Amino acid sequence: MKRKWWHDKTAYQIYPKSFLDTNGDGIGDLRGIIEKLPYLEDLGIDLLWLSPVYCSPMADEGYDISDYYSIDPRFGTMEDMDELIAEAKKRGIAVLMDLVVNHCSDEHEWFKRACADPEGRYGEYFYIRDGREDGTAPTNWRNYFGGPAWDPLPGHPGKYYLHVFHKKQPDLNWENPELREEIYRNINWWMEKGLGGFRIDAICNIKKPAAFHDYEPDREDGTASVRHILEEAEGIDVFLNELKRRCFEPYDAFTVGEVFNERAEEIPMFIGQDGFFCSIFDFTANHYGRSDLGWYAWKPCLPGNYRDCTFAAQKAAGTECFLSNIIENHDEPRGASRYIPDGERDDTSKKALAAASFLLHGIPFLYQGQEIGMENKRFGSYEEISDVSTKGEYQAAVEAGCSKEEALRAVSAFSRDNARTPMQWDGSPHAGFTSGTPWLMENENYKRINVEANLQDPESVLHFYRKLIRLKKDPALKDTLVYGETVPYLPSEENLMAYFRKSVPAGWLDDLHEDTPEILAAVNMCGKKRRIPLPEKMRKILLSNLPVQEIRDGALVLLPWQAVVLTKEDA
Ligand code: TEU
Ligand code: CA
Repeated sequence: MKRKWWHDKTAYQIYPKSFLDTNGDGIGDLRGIIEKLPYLEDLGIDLLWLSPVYCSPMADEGYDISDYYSIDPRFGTMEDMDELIAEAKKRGIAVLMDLVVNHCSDEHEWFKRACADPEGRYGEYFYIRDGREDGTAPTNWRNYFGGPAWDPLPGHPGKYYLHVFHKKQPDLNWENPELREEIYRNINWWMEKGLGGFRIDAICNIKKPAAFHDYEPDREDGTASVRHILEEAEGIDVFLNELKRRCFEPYDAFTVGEVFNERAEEIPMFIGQDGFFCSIFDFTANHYGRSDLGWYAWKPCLPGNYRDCTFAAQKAAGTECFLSNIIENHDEPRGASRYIPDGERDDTSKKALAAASFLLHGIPFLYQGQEIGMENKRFGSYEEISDVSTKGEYQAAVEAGCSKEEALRAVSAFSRDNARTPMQWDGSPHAGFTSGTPWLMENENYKRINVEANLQDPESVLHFYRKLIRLKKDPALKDTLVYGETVPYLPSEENLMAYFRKSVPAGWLDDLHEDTPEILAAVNMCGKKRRIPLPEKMRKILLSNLPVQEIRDGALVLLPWQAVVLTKEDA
């Protein structure tokens, strides 16, 4: 196995709009990120992914881009971006931007020209189709946010355009080589500015099925989720190999794909040694319990479900493929609220969840606020909802017969707004995020949960993440924690997530001349004390989320939500 520069990195995702506002307009900005680079460096971050900051009407919070060669004035200037890339590099931090090329904004020049002349050159940049005989949309597809996936082409009655997301996000036609050239030119323009690479948005949608037809309705309204196109589409490898060859390989870029439909057997094709990307996110636990009916019908993901999903993904990836491991991101509820049962959610259990995820094989991706244990917000009313997909899901719940209260409770648990409340820096008004009025109200728990309080408490969630990151950088342990196989331990024990990171044999890496130490992570994911037998010599404790640890008669005592990391005595 050949080492790659990104194999041993720890990544952090920033949602710029909610990170830090430095000019009092209530919107986070690039200067806020520059100001916090020392904080990120001290945490131990060396890969930094920014959600989109390009010019956008913000119909989908920047994932609807109207100019790919720009920075939206809300976030700052291109000079700010250049300074951020340079300042981050000085701190050993590579910056990733968000590559959103399945669709653009309906306010992009290309779409305006397509509306002016659907039969012309720019009409070929999109999926424009005639409606059915009766004038209705070409197919019964429902977009990912709810609502039709086809909308009438402005100015051309009888014609429709496809948008698998919001109607202000028309899908780009990747079958058109001219469009692909435009995209490659833009990517390389950004790589020339010194980016470390990209996170690649919703990329599995770029290949559509050869024929467009209705799917079996999965809702009363006769619509079917657009995700079915992913099951039929063939040949995405042609686009993704071309993208890699033209844009990523020449720069040895780090790329992580947002692929939410991968099948286990496809992982090597996506992220193997000759894969399309360096990594893809492991969404197995995030997608556990989902239903096409809508969020109101989703099942909770309990600790045991989290463990089983995660171990299945680790098994599928093996040691050749590097998954990007997340607990949460800007599209998901806060992990502390999702995976830790009510009544058991505290700093200890948050640190346990951190250990369970961070020590896996792959690239750990922390999401802003996860490092201090931020939690879901409480929605008092529908009016408090900002996110388009949450509003769509609320409607779906009401149409399915939920009361307004039931619908609000259902969407609150899964709303993307949970991850988009302002970063909680300190206990001052608006959590130190802004001197103005935040675009989305902060979580009312910010006086208790904030960076300043975490920095002052040596037993805080933040300090535990710092310890985990330093453990993974320890020269004596790093090759095991980067390259060692994940092997479950006692996987049938209820609410126990324990796994080995196996020794990497001498010679497996060209510069590795002796076997690396074996490591065991044992996480008690429940509120009950337990004892687990320890393998011989596995007695040296490297890290624990509690000040007390007990090994007695060859067994490890685990207190409620205790996480312990061990290696062998003679290591
Ligand atoms: O997310 C794609 C997306 O929404 C997936 O979560 C998908 O809807 C779901 O998993 C299918 O089951 C990306 C961005 O992360 C998101 O913020 C954007 O809204 C979206 O694409 C459109 O750009
Ligand atoms: Ca601002």
